[in-house]
Amino acid sequence: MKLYDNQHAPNPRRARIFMAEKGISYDNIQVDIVAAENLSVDFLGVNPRGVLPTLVLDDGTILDESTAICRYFEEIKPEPVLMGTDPISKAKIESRQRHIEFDGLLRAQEVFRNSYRGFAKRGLGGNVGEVAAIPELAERGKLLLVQFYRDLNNYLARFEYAAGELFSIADITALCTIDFGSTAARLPIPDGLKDLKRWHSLVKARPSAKA
Ligand SMILES: N[C@@H](CCC(=O)N[C@@H](CS)C(=O)NCC(=O)O)C(=O)O
Repeated sequence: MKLYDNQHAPNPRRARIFMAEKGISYDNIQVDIVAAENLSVDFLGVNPRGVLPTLVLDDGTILDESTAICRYFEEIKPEPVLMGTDPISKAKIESRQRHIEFDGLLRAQEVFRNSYRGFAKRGLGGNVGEVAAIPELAERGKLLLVQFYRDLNNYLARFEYAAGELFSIADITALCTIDFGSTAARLPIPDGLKDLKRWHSLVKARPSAKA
């Protein structure tokens, strides 16, 4: 199978880390988003939405959306469990993962997209045509991202991991959010958020974090 990927982007990294945790191998095809390779005729022939990650299975099935890709691998290779074992743990992990995605990852992406010069006419990702960046959204995103860091820190003062006491897909999404927030959005974990820093060191030390 083939994973259309970009080494710097947070959503493809979510899929890569998940696959590394499961021990799944694949062919990696790098697509340069800044150079708009994801909007080329060739790539749009694979995924008309022009987004990464995109997974192509050996039978030709095409899947996008990082969570859907992870769901597929959780179903075909349940161990190690990353998306819960029973109705309650599955629902709780999904809930936490959605909080992290909407309150954190989308904010970090909003900061980057609306402040990076190369995306002045690509204010939204994917095959949506020319959309102007809005600098005010970057400023608003920064405030919301710091709020997200604080909320996650408060959660992690009570729990070992981002969705309770076990490592899960929620930790993968949170790690990709924070690393992208620190680099692309230039907002590292603020001083004083010691539980968030403790958790970050813990998950960053997993071999999968290098994927
Ligand atoms: N909800 C999607 C988001 C996919 C997405 O936005 N991917 C970004 C990279 S992180 C992308 O492909 N951007 C294309 C662009 O910026 O034109 C997912 O979870 O996979």
